[in-house]
Amino acid sequence: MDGEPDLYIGGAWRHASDGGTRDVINPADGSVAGVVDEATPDDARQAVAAARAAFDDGAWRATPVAERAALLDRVAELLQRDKEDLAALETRDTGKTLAESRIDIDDVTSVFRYYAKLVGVDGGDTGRIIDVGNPAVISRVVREPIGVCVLIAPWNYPLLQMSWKIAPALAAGCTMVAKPSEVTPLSTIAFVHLLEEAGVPPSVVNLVQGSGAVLGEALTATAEVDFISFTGGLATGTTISKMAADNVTKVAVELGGKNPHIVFADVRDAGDGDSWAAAVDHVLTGVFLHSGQVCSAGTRLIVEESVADDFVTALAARAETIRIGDGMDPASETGPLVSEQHRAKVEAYVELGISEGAKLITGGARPADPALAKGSFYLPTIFDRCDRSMRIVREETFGPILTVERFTTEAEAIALGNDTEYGLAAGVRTSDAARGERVVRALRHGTVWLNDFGYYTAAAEWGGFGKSGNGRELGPTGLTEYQEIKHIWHNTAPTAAGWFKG
Ligand code: TXE
Repeated sequence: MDGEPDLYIGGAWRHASDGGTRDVINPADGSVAGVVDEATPDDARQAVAAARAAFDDGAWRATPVAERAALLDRVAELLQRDKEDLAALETRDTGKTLAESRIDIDDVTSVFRYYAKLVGVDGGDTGRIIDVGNPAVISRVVREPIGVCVLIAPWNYPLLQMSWKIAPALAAGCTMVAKPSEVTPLSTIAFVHLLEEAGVPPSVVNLVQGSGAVLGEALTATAEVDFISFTGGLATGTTISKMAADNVTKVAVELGGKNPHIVFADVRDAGDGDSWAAAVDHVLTGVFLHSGQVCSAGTRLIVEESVADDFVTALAARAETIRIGDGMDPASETGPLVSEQHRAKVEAYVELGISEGAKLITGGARPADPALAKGSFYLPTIFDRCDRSMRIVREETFGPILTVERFTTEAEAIALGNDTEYGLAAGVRTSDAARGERVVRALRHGTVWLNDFGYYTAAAEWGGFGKSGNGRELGPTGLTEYQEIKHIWHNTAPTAAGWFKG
């Protein structure tokens, strides 16, 4: 960054082969947050070749799991040592508040600690012995590293999303090429320096950054790669899956969501003000945290008709008090959208919502504060009287936009909650535990929160149903994605098969 080489290929830091660079913009004020090297397709091919050679060499995958676990723990320590610097980079790059960036770095740390522990206990090998009816035969199923992985991350949680991929890939014994979003590469570059310091062997982790459209083919349409893990938009995920198909490369994708948050009237009827206040608070946080740029944001409020007017009124009052500003300012509760281009997309969705007949309750504009004029800020926006015929209810806007739909029966609430092509996450608020259990089991989403929203843990799987993707990250499955399964049949007392008699 800023003159230092940013591509890490074959264990060496280097500039782009054609000298190309990209200005990375701070969305809070439009200033240049850093100038980074922009890889060419040839650089990307070299990164893949380096990862291939390192995997085929066999040394890394033969490293004892205890050593790999110790290395992951060392990475966790270094992350904590550099937490403030990494958090500041993340905020300058994405616009999110410093408080949120600090939480991100803690979460990244916990992911490395989790996988260190998981492989440290049993090597992450859930192998088993099978009785095939012949005592001379040892039949066993083992897990081995899948090979060369391409890891492509988005811009909303740059380091966090990348860590969900790098940590299990290292734990499994894979080699890899990481490509952060060209919009937000800064924290990943700093992080790969930490991996080097922690002792990750040369060529095990390679780093290229640049436009996905330019580098995509070199990274994904090649038989040199065994597994692609991608988090990003639906259109890109589909493109990558098609490119990988020619080589039958395994692909896992997380493609966002259009997540329902269902509120039953009993949160108020229960008579305890706490349930009502918590429901309002969590719906607010669920959609407006990080200005809605969260794949699991609860962007569809589905609320019981009898309390809907009061709920929307309470919500709008809270939304109007959200303090928007530069993420570096401790007073800010949420920052800008990631870029001018992204704000333009969000603004187009607001126009669309109005033209589709949704009722604008609050927001729908840029903030008036002149101090924010240079950043890509946008006000928290609520649309009432929405229905599934509207594109703002069906499509991921990835901005601070909440749509409100109403229901009268439990069955209707479930049907609405499942009426989406996505299926990443959902929330349910009710004071009736039996109803809560019925509804969470009926919802077709990868994560469902009951009387909470947005929380996750490194130990539990994350991923989506439907077009939210396939495969899972985090948890034990987040490791097995990076492993191949091998059945070994060992006959300790071989005899002739005797099938052919001649
Ligand atoms: O993402 P892209 P974009 C959604 C959100 C957003 C929309 C588009 O709705 O508005 O996607 O955002 C790389 N081959 N999400 O266009 O393009 C790219 O360089 C290989 C949801 O910014 O999907 C970046 O590293 N890679 C999401 C990564 O893909 C390619 C988070 C994601 O960028 C590529 C972000 C190609 N052909 C956006 N084209 C979530 N699931 O949370 C692009 N890339």
